[in-house]
Amino acid sequence: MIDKVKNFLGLDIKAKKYALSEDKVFGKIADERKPDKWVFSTCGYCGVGCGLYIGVKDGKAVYTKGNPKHFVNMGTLCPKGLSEHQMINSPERVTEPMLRKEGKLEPVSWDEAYSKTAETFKRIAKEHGPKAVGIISTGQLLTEEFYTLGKFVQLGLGTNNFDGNTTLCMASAVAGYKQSLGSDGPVGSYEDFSVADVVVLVGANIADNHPILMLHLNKNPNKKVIVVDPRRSKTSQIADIFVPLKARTDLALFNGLAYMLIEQGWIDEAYIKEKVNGFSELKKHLENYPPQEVANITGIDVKTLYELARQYAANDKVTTAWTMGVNQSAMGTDTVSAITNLHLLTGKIGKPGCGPFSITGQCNAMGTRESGFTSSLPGYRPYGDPAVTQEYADIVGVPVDRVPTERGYKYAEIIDAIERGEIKALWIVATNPLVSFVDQEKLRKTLAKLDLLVVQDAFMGDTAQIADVVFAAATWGEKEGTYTNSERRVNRANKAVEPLGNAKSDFDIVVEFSRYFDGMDTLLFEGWKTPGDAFEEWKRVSAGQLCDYSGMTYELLEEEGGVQWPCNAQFPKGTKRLYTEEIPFRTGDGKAKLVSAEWMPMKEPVRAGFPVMLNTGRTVEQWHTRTKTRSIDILDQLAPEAWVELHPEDAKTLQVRSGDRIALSSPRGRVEDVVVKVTQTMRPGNVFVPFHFNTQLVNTLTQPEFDPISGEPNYKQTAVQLHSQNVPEGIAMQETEISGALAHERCDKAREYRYEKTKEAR
Ligand SMILES: Nc1nc2c(c(=O)[nH]1)N[C@H]1C(S)=C(S)[C@@H](COP(=O)(O)OP(=O)(O)OC[C@H]3O[C@@H](n4cnc5c(=O)[nH]c(N)nc54)[C@H](O)[C@@H]3O)O[C@H]1N2
Ligand SMILES: Nc1nc2c(c(=O)[nH]1)N[C@H]1C(S)=C(S)[C@@H](COP(=O)(O)OP(=O)(O)OC[C@H]3O[C@@H](n4cnc5c(=O)[nH]c(N)nc54)[C@H](O)[C@@H]3O)O[C@H]1N2
Ligand code: SF4
Ligand SMILES: [Mo]
Repeated sequence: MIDKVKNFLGLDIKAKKYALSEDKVFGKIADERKPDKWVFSTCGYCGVGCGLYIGVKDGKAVYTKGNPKHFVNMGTLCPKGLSEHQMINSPERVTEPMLRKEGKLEPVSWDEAYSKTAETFKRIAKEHGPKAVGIISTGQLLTEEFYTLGKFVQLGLGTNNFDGNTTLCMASAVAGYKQSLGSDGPVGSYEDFSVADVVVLVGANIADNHPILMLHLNKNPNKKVIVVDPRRSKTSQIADIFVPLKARTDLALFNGLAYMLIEQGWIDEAYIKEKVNGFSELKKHLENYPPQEVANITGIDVKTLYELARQYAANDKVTTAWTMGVNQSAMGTDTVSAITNLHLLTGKIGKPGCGPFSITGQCNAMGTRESGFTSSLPGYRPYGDPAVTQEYADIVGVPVDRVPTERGYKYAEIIDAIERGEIKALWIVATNPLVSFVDQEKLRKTLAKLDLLVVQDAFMGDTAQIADVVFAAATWGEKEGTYTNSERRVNRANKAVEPLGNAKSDFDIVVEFSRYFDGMDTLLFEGWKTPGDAFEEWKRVSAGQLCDYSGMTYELLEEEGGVQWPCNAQFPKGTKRLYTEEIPFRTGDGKAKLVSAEWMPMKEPVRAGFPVMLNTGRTVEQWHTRTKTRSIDILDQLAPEAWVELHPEDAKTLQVRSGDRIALSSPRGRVEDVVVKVTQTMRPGNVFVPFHFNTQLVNTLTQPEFDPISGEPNYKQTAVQLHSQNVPEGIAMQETEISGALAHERCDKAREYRYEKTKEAR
């Protein structure tokens, strides 16, 4: 390990100067607290992918320090990264496998946990077919682990009802990229934030959620920042132009900007002719989006709209980055395509500072997208093409009839199939739906119908508590492999300490579990001992694909501080950008597609009874369902419970002040005791509540509306009512959110269109 530090930081650890150099790198640490070793690794929280060192003393992780030589973070870390080592020894860790016996979860041996689960999976497969077993996984495993899990589930268990929390998160970006560019894969690099003339951030609150990206923006001396968000987020504070559009009107906004670009001749005709299909269809389609109409829908005046469109034309380098304000919408996929349209129309893609940039959420949402087995076969291979299916089978040496030919149910469809009694057993890996999924009351009732619920988790979270079997997983710092960040940079995460108690890495769990299924271990994992064995297979599987890893080695990843795919003989040190002259679009004819997509109003709009629009999201101190952050004192004390951001006018109507508590209700349930924060961040009639807290479980309220193509939930808008002590009946309906003159008329047409699209996508 010490040698690795030496390589990467250029330190000579044998020289007497070493102590000095170490201080310089890691800061001054008193001798008695000085770690025995520093282990090179990568942060396991968000998709920024910061490089760090884990300090280990007496076999325990005692520090996390930013890696000063890592391009992504240059020595810095956000509060979660800085305290990450504390998460490992949380009292809430699961340290033994467990089985429910007479209603109570009891520690058991691994053999007993595996046997009981395997017996039940086999019985169910025999009685109801293999697809009666469903799996919901995560973007938080290492790529090696995720590839191993997917291979076992699809080729071993033989069920394609396999999806993950990535469908709650990145699915719309994936589907939008596929629809427009022919393949998934973020097109740019963080460097684009530093060199762009204009950076447009759409529904992306990077100041809270990807804080270290701010570093790259701050390096940019000439930048202009445009923030598009209905809420005055922390990120909006750095905006040169803030665009407080009405909730979920982004698709109309980007269609409107495309209209103006074409109308004004602000487009790159040569680029369109050479590289893009669908121009005349789009032009016709956009007749529905004249500026005044778009102003009516979005609430942004025509002058500002023209100014925004002009920014795309007048500057050479424009990057549009987005996160959940775009993806988590019933029209998320099409909004991604509408953003991409602007870049295709102006030829601003595949060049420094240019491109439609999807910022990823979880540390390895990208790795799961690449290694697949959910929305595509591994290596972004499509389902159902016999030659492609055969190719994959040949590479890994399995009979071709074991490779799935179509995608199974998406996340929400798995839940519905459980409700119908079609799926009888569910294996949940590294996700905690009983906080994070929509419509919690329905979910809890549905999960109770299962014959068997297996939860593989590192912590005793809300879902683990209702499991029949718990597989005790090791977590970040206790296992090794790779994570891919938002800019396609594959980073190395190393093991610093042994797993707590009897916990095992997800890799070991899957490989060991496969031994309970007659011959599956030898068919799928012959000779696999470490994640490195999965990595070697993955390199062969990805070779020649867009996400080509074939030129990577673990050593190279550490030396370079991560490598961006494709990395192969042509690009031995990786690739900064996709869709340059050397990398054509992944469509049949190598041309990208301008997508004509229709905006439509919400299925459940604000209305009498539920006149307030609820927006949900995150805060910098907490991570999702808080299993990892709740026991870290500094983080938890900074944000110990949920709050509701409320405009002063609404506070007045409810007769409340900051610090009072109110309840929120929707047709699905009620959440009590949420602390009021009166603030101008919200438009009147709109509120924001973070979703992290099981004590004020906001997903009790959220609506089960999904993007028909990606299956992503519409988490960002739910019509609710607010109830205070003095005004228990809540707020009266003020204005209709749907004010576009054509909106109502367009609604039916749009529904019809999207229905056709959904059929196509299946
Ligand atoms: N501290 C912390 N960081 C995290 C996470 C965490 O839990 N905690 N999670 C990680 C993960 S998995 C993800 S996916 C990312 C998410 O990162 P973000 O997407 O930045 O996070 P959110 O807070 O969910 O939502 C972002 C913004 O979308 C806005 N928004 C809501 N509705 C609309 C709309 O209709 N249009 C537009 N344009 N904007 C809208 C919200 O007001 C909010 O400011 O964060 C990652 N980073
Ligand atoms: N209302 C609302 N809901 C949302 C969102 C929103 O913006 N609004 N955002 C959605 C998004 S983008 C996301 S990504 C989801 C996130 O939702 P979840 O995936 O449910 O959130 P996490 O808390 O990250 O869950 C990860 C689980 O993995 C466990 N774990 C940690 N490390 C390991 C490990 O190494 N191995 C194993 N086996 N387990 C481990 C953790 O203890 C935890 O239980 O939430 C979604 N839900
Ligand atoms: S920005 Fe993301 S990757 Fe970097 S330290 Fe914070 S949570 Fe970790
Ligand atoms: Mo996410």
